[in-house]
Amino acid sequence: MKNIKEDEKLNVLNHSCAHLLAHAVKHLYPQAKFWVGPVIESGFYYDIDLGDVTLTEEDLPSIEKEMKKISKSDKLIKRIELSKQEALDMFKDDEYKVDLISRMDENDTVISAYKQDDFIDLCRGPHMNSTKAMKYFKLLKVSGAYWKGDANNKMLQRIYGICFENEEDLNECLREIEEAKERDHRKIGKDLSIFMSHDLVGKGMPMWLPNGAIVRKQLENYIYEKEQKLNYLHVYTPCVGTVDLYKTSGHWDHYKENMFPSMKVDTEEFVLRPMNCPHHMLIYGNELHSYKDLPIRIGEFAADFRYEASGAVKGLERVRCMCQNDAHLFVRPDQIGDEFKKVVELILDVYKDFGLNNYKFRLSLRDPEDKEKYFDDDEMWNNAENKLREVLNELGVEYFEAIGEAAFYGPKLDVEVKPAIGPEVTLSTCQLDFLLPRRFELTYVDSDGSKKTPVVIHRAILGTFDRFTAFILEETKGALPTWLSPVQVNIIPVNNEYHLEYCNEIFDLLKENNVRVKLDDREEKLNYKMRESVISKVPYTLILGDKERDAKTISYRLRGSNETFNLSIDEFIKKLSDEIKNKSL
Ligand code: TSB
Ligand code: ZN
Repeated sequence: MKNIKEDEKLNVLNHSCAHLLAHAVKHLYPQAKFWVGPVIESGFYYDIDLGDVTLTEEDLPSIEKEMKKISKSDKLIKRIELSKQEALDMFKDDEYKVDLISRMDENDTVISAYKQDDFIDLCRGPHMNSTKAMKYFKLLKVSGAYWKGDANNKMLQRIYGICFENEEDLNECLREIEEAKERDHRKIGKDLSIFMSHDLVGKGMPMWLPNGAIVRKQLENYIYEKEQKLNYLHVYTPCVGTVDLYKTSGHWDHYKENMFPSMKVDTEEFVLRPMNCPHHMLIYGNELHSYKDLPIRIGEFAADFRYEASGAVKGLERVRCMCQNDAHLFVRPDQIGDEFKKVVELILDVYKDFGLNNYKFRLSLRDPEDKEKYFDDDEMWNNAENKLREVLNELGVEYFEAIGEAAFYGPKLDVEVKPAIGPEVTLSTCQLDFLLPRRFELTYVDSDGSKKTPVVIHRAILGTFDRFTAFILEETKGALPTWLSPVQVNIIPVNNEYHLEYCNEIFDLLKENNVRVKLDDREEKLNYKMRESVISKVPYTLILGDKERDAKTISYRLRGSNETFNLSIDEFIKKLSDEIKNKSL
């Protein structure tokens, strides 16, 4: 998809289209007051105060119609430069514009407004010369947006749109938008009954439905097995900790704005934890360790709570209650390279198992100039950063470097992916940490008997089960591989009266073989049930009638195909079991 913001021509066109939108809204809703209307990557929006009126998508066509009318009338767009006082006078009835103007310094910026016919708007410009230039546009959606993004302020209405120079580009873009909507995990998640949300539970707190719970359990089992093979030690810890725990870790000072507020119980003050590191530090510290014991890898599927802005929460991708596929690796300084390599190899292995190719490695390094953000130990930083680069080069992994993006406690490697809708997010992460073990005074006894501080590697391979599920639903468009599918086989009798018994036999047999199977014995037409099943995301649809019953065989169709295959029962069970066991794609 084109990045409108970065294309100079489209940027101006879309900005002018935002004014055209405001102009039309002012005609239709004279009480409208306007906050800001910037260009974004995917077009433009305008934040508008409409008083008591709340717009819905149904209102957009009439606004578009009015925009078309103004566009056709070919009104000149004129720039006017103003002194601060003139600007304040001109917009005196609009508290939003007054707010903007009062914060401007006229010695620093030229205050300008753009006028088209009976509409004038404060704006830096530049703009197209006439309203006629905006011919190929579309309003896309409307949503609520707090003034200045602050939940304590009034909720404004944000109308999104996009504008192109010609019809083909517009249509191409609309097609891509439709495709992205179809691929959006929130839609798939609803269609396949993966998760739901409810106001009574809260924003950003999705609930996993039975189908989603199956997917999640499979993911948990999958990564648990991998980690067991790599000698991880899995633990369970509570999802709260005392404020003192987070003061010790430093989160209370550095991460508080991302945390839920604390709660008092008797004499203790608790917080819902945003991360699991402090608990794992205490588990490491529970025993004495020799240099020979390291690395020690403490893993947990751990629930965390983070305050994410209400406008940022999104399906399973960005939640306020999440479950990390977390582990903290306690290593000696000389083991950093090896252990980091194992983590990267695990990431590569997992992405290969899921057939994922659309991702990028980002190596986040410190900005050596920024002495405030990064703790000062040049040698440690340089060694660590070089080690990470070395490993990546050794593995032949492509990556890009992001200077100044490291955490204050050490460099990290993230995997960045692009969701169907919205900006990139981090999936896997692997972070080096020199500080936390010091804060918890963790040690091991070195070969010479002296006490040393271990280095910690924080890593999450699937990130969170929440975000990973969102991503995998989008990548597969809901057609999950058989091993992950909530329902693996759907059995349809050709005729309920004659074939149900045989269908039940096959159903029981598949159940015995640990296949997740459903039997569609509804009194519906065969063709209807077949069509429904084949377009659903169930990998195998069995159709069983006289022929199959008499010969003790099964006939099946694959997801999305109309071709029928016939196999003996044993052959089918073997094929299916192999496919599930091998996690075939
Ligand atoms: C890896 N302490 C480390 C841990 O040991 C940590 O918490 N790192 S993190 O902050 O980067 O989070 C780990 C992963 O959780 C991220 O890589 C991302 O994939 C996922 N994640 C972060 N925030 C959210 C969220 N709001 N919703 C869903 N997943 C999230
Ligand atoms: Zn951690």
